[in-house]
Amino acid sequence: MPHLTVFSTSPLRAAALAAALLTAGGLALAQHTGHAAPAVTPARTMAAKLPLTVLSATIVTVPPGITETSAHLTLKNPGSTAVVLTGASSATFGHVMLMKTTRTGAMTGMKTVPTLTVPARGTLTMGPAGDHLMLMGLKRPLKPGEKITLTLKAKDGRTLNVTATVRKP
Ligand SMILES: [Cu+2]
Repeated sequence: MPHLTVFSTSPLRAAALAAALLTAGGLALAQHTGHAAPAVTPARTMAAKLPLTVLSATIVTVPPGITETSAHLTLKNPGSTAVVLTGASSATFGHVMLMKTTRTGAMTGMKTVPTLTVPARGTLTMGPAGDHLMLMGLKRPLKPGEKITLTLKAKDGRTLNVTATVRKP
């Protein structure tokens, strides 16, 4: 019990100690990096990550036998350069297409587009009414609540893995 009392009455001291340990760890890591031989940069084996924030990402379930659905996601670009998406992929689907919903008079349709752009310091909303990701060739039934990884690809070669949650329509 005396130990518990000591900790509960000195949270500031505990926080200071934790900060000191973190700093020491950071310095040790920096020194280690400094002494390392010229390293192979991760960029040589992995595409650089797109600087986008995913605000929400969902995939709608479909009835048995239907193998097409769409992903709805909102992407925010905090950077000063527009991000031009050229495609996407997922292990759960045969292929993914970038699409736009179009309206001609009273007729609503969809068409594939080569790119979708997340404006500089702006947002791209992919939803049921406009731009969206069309997921084709579903390989297995989707369960509400499960997480599916989508990989977005940009014109400059960078990619971003997005975790989408499966939901009912
Ligand atoms: Cu579509």
